Amino acid sequence: MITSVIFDLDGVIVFTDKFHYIAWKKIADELGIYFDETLNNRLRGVSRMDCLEILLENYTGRALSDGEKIALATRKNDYYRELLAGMTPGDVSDSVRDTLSELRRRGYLISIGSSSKNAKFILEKVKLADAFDAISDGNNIDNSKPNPEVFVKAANYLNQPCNRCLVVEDAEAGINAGKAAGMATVAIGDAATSHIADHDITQISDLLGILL
Ligand code: B16
Ligand code: MG
Repeated sequence: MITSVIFDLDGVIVFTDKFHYIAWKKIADELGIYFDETLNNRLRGVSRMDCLEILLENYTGRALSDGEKIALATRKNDYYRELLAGMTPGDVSDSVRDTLSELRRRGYLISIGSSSKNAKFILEKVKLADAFDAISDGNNIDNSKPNPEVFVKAANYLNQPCNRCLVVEDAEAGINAGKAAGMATVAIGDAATSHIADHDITQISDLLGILL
């Protein structure tokens, strides 16, 4: 029996991948690295430092020190946060808000399970911080998706066993993380095209037909 639903943030609740793209593209241009939207798809659900390593696969300059890599990732995050600062409650669809409310009305516990260290900032900007019973994000984990840590922590925060949790994800890395945690999985968006989850959905309200 499922008691809890753990939502990925970017690509499920909000759509900030365009902001990630703009910020990483600026860094890529500064370094003279080729970067396009297809490469950006590989960054879904992946931690900031792992994203940088993917970006640097096309870098042909001299080897960068750890300090230089951290400086690049920090600069990317500054660009990204400048874009996040303009977010408003209008950036969350009625369908997302209504689905979260209805799940709570049906008695489900709900949590965020995001790789992002900016998750709480984003939730505050769109006025959803109080819509969740727990938030597990990039600040409370050592290992990024596909490692299950972020979802296992979410289950712990909700005080629920993993096999009673269902993960909703847009990234293959996230679906694999949910499976590794022993949780049921629902794919939406990009991840739904791989058919690796227990259920594929096209819109978030489809969850209400799965979780009765
Ligand atoms: P930050 P999610 C992920 O969010 C994004 O999909 C991924 O592109 C990003 O690199 C990662 O968060 C880390 O984000 O730089 O803000 O810490 O999909 O797991 O909610
Ligand atoms: Mg995501």
